[in-house]
Amino acid sequence: MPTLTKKSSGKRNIPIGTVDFWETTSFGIKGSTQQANFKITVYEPNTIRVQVSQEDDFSPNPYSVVTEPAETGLEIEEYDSYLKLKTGKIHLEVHLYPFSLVFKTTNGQVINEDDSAFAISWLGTEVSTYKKVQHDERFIGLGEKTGNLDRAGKAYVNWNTDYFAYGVGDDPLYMSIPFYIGLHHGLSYGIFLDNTHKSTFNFGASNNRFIYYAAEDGDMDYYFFHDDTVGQIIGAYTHLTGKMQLPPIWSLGFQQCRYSYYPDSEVLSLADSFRNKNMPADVIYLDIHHMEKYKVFTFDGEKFPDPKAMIKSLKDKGFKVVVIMDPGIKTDPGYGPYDEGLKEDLFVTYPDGTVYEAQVWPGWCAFPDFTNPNVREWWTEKMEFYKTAGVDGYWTDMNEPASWGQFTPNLIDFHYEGEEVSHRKARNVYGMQMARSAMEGSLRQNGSQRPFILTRSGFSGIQRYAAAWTGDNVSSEEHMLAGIRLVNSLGLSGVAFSGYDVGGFAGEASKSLFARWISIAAFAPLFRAHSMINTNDSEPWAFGEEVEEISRNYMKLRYKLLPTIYSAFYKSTLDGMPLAKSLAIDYPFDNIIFDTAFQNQYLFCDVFLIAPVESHKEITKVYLPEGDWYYLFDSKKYHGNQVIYKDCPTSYLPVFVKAGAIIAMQSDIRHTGEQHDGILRIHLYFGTNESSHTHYEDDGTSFEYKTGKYFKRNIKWLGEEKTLVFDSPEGALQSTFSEIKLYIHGKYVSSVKVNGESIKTQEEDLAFIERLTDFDPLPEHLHPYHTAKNTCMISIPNHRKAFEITFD
Ligand code: NBV
Repeated sequence: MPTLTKKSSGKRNIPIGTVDFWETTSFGIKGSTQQANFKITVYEPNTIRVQVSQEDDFSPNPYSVVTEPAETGLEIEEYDSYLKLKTGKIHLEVHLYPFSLVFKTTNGQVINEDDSAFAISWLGTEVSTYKKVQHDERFIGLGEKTGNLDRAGKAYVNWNTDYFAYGVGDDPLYMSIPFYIGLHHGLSYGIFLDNTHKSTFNFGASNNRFIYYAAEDGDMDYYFFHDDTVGQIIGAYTHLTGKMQLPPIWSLGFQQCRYSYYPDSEVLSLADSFRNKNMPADVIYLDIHHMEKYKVFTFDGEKFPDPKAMIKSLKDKGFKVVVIMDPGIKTDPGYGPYDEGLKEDLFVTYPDGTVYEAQVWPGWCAFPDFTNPNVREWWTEKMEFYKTAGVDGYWTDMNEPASWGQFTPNLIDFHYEGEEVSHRKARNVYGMQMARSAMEGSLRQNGSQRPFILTRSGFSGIQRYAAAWTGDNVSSEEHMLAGIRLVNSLGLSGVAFSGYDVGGFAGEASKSLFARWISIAAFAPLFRAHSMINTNDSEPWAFGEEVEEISRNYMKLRYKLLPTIYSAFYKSTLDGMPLAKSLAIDYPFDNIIFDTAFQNQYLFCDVFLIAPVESHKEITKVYLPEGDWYYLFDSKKYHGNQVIYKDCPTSYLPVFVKAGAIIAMQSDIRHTGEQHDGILRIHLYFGTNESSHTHYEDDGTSFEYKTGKYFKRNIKWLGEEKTLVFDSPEGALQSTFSEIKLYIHGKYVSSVKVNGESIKTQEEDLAFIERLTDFDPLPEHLHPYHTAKNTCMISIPNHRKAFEITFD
């Protein structure tokens, strides 16, 4: 490659310029201009990487991408002033004089193109890519970002930040995922900027010429995705950066947290309260007060004199215990982790080799350098401390990393897998590497059990290691709705498993706010309540009897739905699709879903349409997209493509079910370790379309499913033929359900045949969810459970063979 001549002094913008050399490589092309070297690599027909650097060698991020380029049958055509790279999905024109890229469909429609004057440019070390804005283009995703679903007209910064009680429009927050999806003219594409420095995404803020993304330093290194649907683009992104691992089933149950429950007697009585009040729950968290002087890998001997016995007793009651781990290690000579860290050079240092210290909970702290594989390994070893006590899951907090003053000096050194870089390059991946270490530690200490890690900070690829929560939210109606959008946006960005603190972390939730929040969160991937020190009690029974009853009902509904939810988690490990799906995934070109009145709506497990609404509203507008929809509580059918008004007293969250949905439910259980009654309730919502559901079961906690110990069955609904086909199951396990009860909603059925033979049907009260609450503000005769009736219910053994059920 020729030597590069000019670098930007930073005074003015310098674009990449004309190409003076190029050649083919195994998976694409590489070449140079006077300003930079470039390389374009096809990873998949729908995924192309663009790398540009002012250095002689590229310096890729070692943390996010887990796949290699694949053989795709790429064709390269050469024209006078440009090259055309053709895959089965994308035709990329590489214009040479000057360098600029135009991504087209295979039939020549422009998907995305550089602003050819600036294309890729430098201002000092800052490198940017400028793109033309297409007519009516929308931008969605970008991970944990506040604001509207459509990000057009706004700009965002990626710089992991501890932000207590952030405002609903504030930026940046704890986690950075520089991946967004663009939508226009019925086309969708994705762009992932794979650079860990502080970066900016400007979707048309303060200008009408372009959108751009920029990194403070390093290479311009991005992946371009294009496919037929938004779902396929998320699939391509998660193929590149990895999918969520199947979590333990207990982490899908209700989780109770507080800063902090102590002493041990309080934790135990909390557990008893859940059981005595008949409110299902699986997890109790130990926040920072479990430690002695906030020192990680310790228990406070006074508050928790016998942690092992306490945890054993919680386990006997069916609870799992998750402990918090903060990265800061107290600089306290004699404290093992500090002494070892010093001795073995495990801490982040200044360039002169002295240990970097900052203040956090324990006082002055040193910070393990999680970008160093040896440090991660050491941390996994330290976690033996928790294993011995019987801890089941880990919560990595403050891992931005946070410290008092909230302004880490940029000169400090990080290992970064041997590259040796400053804080500018390492900060955004620090939290993710801590979560990774926690995950590896959980495996090292308890290899037969699936890890559950909950993290606050992260970067692209974090989904491989941990679930995420949206940090220190506030008890307000607007925060509740903002949290839903954050979770939906994380889902658009590869993080399928996330949630928010139910009730709000900071501040005091009103009764109605808590009731609404917990109802919505029953349909969130992560279902966790949490609140701040020195706030009122915030357990689901702390807001009076009415809220207790509403909470109980939605918590129970969550547990009854676990067969559907667990199957959806399993599916997500394969296709990367979020559990909470913004409507922009399935209906990206329906303008109404972007209306601020409807932008919080989402699909849960593909079948439930959740319309979140403030708690003080008694009636709300709901947008039903195309298709037919049934109201959950009475199975009343509505046509889609319309806005409807719906009553929404606090006990009835507007939830609709998609026509054709197949929903699997089980009996009441108090926690996921408890046996259900053996009957799988399959609810079919009549539709004339075809649909399918894969029912998945395994032991819920181990890795044995990887060697075939699971039960998996596809169930197909053939709407035209009015036939439900149960394929023969796959896997070495028997189902835990010996019987199937089938409920049909939305259609009067006069006869039913199983494998061609008539079978007697029964009429049953729908009772999809128990009577909601005695405090229900609806007049008695309007209660949905009075009007809801099934047209049919049959009960048959859960055969291992395939069978078909046909209706008339
Ligand atoms: O460990 C205390 C809290 C924790 O409860 C919260 O969930 C984290 O987001 N932590 C932050 C530290 C500081 C809170 C003000």
